[in-house]
This record gives sequence, C-alpha cells and structure tokens, in this order.
Amino acid sequence: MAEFESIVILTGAGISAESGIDTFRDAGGLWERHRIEDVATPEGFARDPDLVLGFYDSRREALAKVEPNPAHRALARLEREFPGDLLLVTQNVDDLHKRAGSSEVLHMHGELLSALCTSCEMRTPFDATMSNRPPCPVCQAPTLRPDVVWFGEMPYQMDRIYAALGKCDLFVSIGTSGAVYPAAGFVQEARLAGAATLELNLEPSEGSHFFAESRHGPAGQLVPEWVEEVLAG
Ligand code: BV8
Repeated sequence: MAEFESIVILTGAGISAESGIDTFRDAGGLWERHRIEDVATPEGFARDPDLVLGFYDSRREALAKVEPNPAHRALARLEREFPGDLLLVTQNVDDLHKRAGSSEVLHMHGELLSALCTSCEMRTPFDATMSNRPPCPVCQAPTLRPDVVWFGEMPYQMDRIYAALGKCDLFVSIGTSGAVYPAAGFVQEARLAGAATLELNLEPSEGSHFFAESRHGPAGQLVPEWVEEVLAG
C-alpha cells in the first residue's frame, strides 16, 4: 500500500456480522423477517408504530449481548496510529465501533442508542425501550422515535461526508452490499476525486466493479490485515 494522507472508510452490516448482529440481506437477515416498508420507513411507522418501536427495541436489547470483533478493533487502532486524516462513516446503527475504541464515528443512518422526539425534534441518548412510550427527556411528550434514518429520509452529515470524499486519497468500503444510496455512491465520488478505492467484503457487492481493488473474505480477518499494511506504509 502506498503512503496515504487522507482515508475515508464506509462500513456496513457485514463488519458487525462476526459479532453476531444480523445483516440485512444475507440469508436469515433482518429483511427476510420484516418487510422494509413496514419497519424502516416513515409510512410504516405511521401505519403501525408498535411494530416499528418493537423492531428497534429488540435490536437495541440485542446490542447488550454482543461484543466488537477484530475488525472493529483494527479500525480503532488505525484511528490511534494513522498519522493522516481519517473519517470513519458507518451505515450501522449499532455502537460496536465506539465500544471497540473508535472515538470519531459518523453514523450516517443514526443510532439505536439515540432517540429523536417528534415533538421537539431533540436527539438524546437512549438505551431503554420505546414501546411503552417513555417521555422525551427534554419536552416530556411521549413522542420518541428511533433516531434512525429510514428509507426516504435524509442521511446525517452528508455535506461533511462529501467534503471528505472530495479530498481523500483512499476510500475503503467494508461489509456493505452497495444496495442503498447515497452510501452506495460514495465510491464514485472518491474515484472522481482521484482516490484509490478498496472493497473488503465477504463476497463481491453490487458495487464491486466500481472499486480499483476488491478483497473477499470475513472482515475479522481482512480488516486487521489491511490496517497492518497501511500502518506499515
Ligand atoms: C435517501 C438504518 C432521500 C435503518 C438504513 C425509490 C424510492 C424511494 C427511495 C429510493 C428509491 N430508489 C433509491 C432510493 C433511495 C433509497 C435507496 O437506496 N433504496 C434502495 C433500497 C434502492 N435510499 C434512501 O431512502 C436513503 N435516503 O435517499 O434520501 C433524499 C436524498 C437526497 C435528498 C433528499 C432526500 C436512506 C437510506 C437509509 C435507510 N436506512 N438503515 C436500520 O438500520 O434499521 S438502510 C440499511 O441497509 C443499512 O443502513 C445500509 O445502508 C443498507 C445496506 O445494508 P448493508 O449495511 O450493506 O448490509 P447488507 O445486509 O445489505 O449487506 C451486508 C454485506 O456484508 C453483504 O455484502 C455481505 O456479503 C457482507 N458480509 C456479511 N458477512 C460479512 C460480510 N462482509 C465481511 N465480513 C463478514 N463476516
């Protein structure tokens, strides 16, 4: 690996698979048991809030039973030891990057451990259940929803992400199927900026052909190896 000065990393559900968190599109994944339209859209939430709040309550509770894996820990090591600029963007709503030691994590699709109040629009840390309609810690209204970006909603901090993509010299995509936009388009932004592009995924994703290099295998093995390479510069 040549010396890099500015790296943007995008992670998806595949980086948390070896920690025991279901991905969306693999066999037995989340979307096999729930229709996206029913649990991950504003319309689904309006139609059946109890179904949606229960879906996220169960995923939030599952977090307490899983641990970060070597891939999360390798990215935390990269943050500590890489001398250049590093932006870690995740599509995941789990907290495993943070628990592995990454201090700067951009959750573009929100977080299970955050609540958004539909009355006062404040976002607050949250690690309980929403099905029993707890009061918003700020305005007391019983109108909390998961602070998660649903389909048709605008992901968080897109300006910051595009600015970083425009000036990076390496973009790495880890554990994502490349099925959902705008995240799936980041590789093209990076290429336009002249960056090198690398995909680390269990198998070729829908966007593999956009990457200059693709490595296939479990993130728990590929990511520590790649971090070692980058730090050896
Ligand atoms: C937006 C949070 C509008 C929730 C998620 C038509 C109609 C309406 C909308 C659209 C449309 N066409 C396109 C769109 C836009 C839409 C979209 O892309 N739809 C798709 C389905 C076509 N996107 C949106 O709506 C986004 N918003 O567009 O805003 C807008 C835009 C501009 C201006 C104004 C408004 C919002 C999308 C966000 C949805 N929220 N998550 C939650 O978590 O519950 S999506 C969810 O799925 C993830 O966050 C992620 O983004 C996405 C993909 O999941 P992955 O992480 O990739 O996981 P997946 O299971 O798919 O793949 C796992 C991969 O890991 C696999 O490749 C597998 O091989 C690999 N793997 C498995 N094990 C391992 C491994 N790799 C390594 N090691 C292993 N061990």
